[in-house]
Amino acid sequence: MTTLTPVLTATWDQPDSFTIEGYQRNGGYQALRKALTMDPDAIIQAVKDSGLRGRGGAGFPTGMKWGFIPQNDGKPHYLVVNADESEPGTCKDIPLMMANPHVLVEGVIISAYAIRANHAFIYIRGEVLHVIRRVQQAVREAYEAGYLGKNILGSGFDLELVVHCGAGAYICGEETALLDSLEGYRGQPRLKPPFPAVAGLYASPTVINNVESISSVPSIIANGANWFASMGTERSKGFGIFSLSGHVKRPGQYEAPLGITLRELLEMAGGIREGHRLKFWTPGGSSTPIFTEEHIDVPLDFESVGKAGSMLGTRALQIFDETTCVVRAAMRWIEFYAHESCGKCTPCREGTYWLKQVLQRLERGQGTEEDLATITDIADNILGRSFCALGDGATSIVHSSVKHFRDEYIQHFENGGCPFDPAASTAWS
Ligand code: L3W
Ligand code: SF4
Repeated sequence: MTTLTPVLTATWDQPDSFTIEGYQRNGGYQALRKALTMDPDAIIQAVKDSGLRGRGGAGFPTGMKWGFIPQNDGKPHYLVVNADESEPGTCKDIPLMMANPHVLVEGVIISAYAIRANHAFIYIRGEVLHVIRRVQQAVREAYEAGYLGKNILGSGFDLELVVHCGAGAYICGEETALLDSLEGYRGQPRLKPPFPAVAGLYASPTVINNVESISSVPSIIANGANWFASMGTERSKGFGIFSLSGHVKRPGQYEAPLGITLRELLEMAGGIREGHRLKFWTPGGSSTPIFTEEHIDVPLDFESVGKAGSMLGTRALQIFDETTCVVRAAMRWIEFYAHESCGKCTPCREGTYWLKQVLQRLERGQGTEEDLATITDIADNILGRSFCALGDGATSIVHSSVKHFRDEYIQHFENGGCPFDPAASTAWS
């Protein structure tokens, strides 16, 4: 039985965990002191050796990304933290920033020192004003303590850290749209390559990492790469925060080694609500193909989830029991994607609009057999033809729900509408 490995979440139940005093009492900023005595390249090597992979969805090796930043190029380097958490079901970065903002600030300082950046930004989604205030407070405290600004702890290293509020667009979580937004433009994805590591913010080399990735760095420096690499699986090292939501008795954040299974997480979370059974779930948020009960023992690491036909994504486990209509769930998610599509490319802009129309028609009981073929056809024409991952992500629920629950779609047009009572799925017994 795999057990929890609280590191980032270890102090969440302490009433002052978010203050600099609380953080320092628990050993906070010791990793920074150690890092400032190290050569920046040794820090990059430690992060490479730890096996840390990006925690924002794609799982790209963090140390390798840092290693792409050119040396002695005469250009400014930037570090940008992607704190635009908006993927449906994903609720890990926001609680982390609320309960432990200083682990992020300490991670930013160490990471910026490693990549030789003197300016860093934390880009937070605009709707979460309480989180923005919490992180701003932590940044102020860090400046006052001499951890930010000029000549940090007498090391000769300077860093300015700015907290930037987005305006609440899901697409700004896509790294290049985030950069456009940060530069003051409308947030729309840029063509890649060049990747941000070569030409990012203001066309300079830029590292963009998720909140949880950067927050994992202090513990790697403090405890060593081997400590981190000793957890998880062979190619998915370390721990991560799994967010459980939906029809589960104790929803919340569970920090555990990668490779834990849904069965084990459900045991910790008290199981599915009383008297009900698991119907389907997402392993990594709404952009990842859904799983069913047959996948309950799939190890939640990048490789195993991929092999089983989905993606680990952001480890947002949304749990649905047998009262949930899968067509309705697909419709609700597609409504989200159609609303959040930035409109830059035709397959996603038009495709998500038409998927929404057809799914709403099926759910209303006005659908036909042809609609089932139509949604698959539209999704086929979005997948692989869109400019960024948003379009591809939108097709996941369509393809996977038709694959696992074709009969339920057929019921919708044969029986004149949705056979489920929406109240049963939202009411708790
Ligand atoms: C330099 C190369 N850098 C890749 C960098 C690249 C980026 C990272 C990963 O999508 C996924 C998406 C969502 N030289 C490089 C290089 N890089 N090759 O590596 O890149 P990529 O393109 O694989 O992925 P991405 O565009 O970052 C992220 C999925 O996550 N997702 C969504 C999550 C949403 C949130 C949120 O709301 N906060 O995280 C959930 O599954 O669908 O597939 O940095 O520059 N040769
Ligand atoms: Fe915009 Fe969608 Fe195209 Fe991405 S796939 S660029 S979100 S229209």
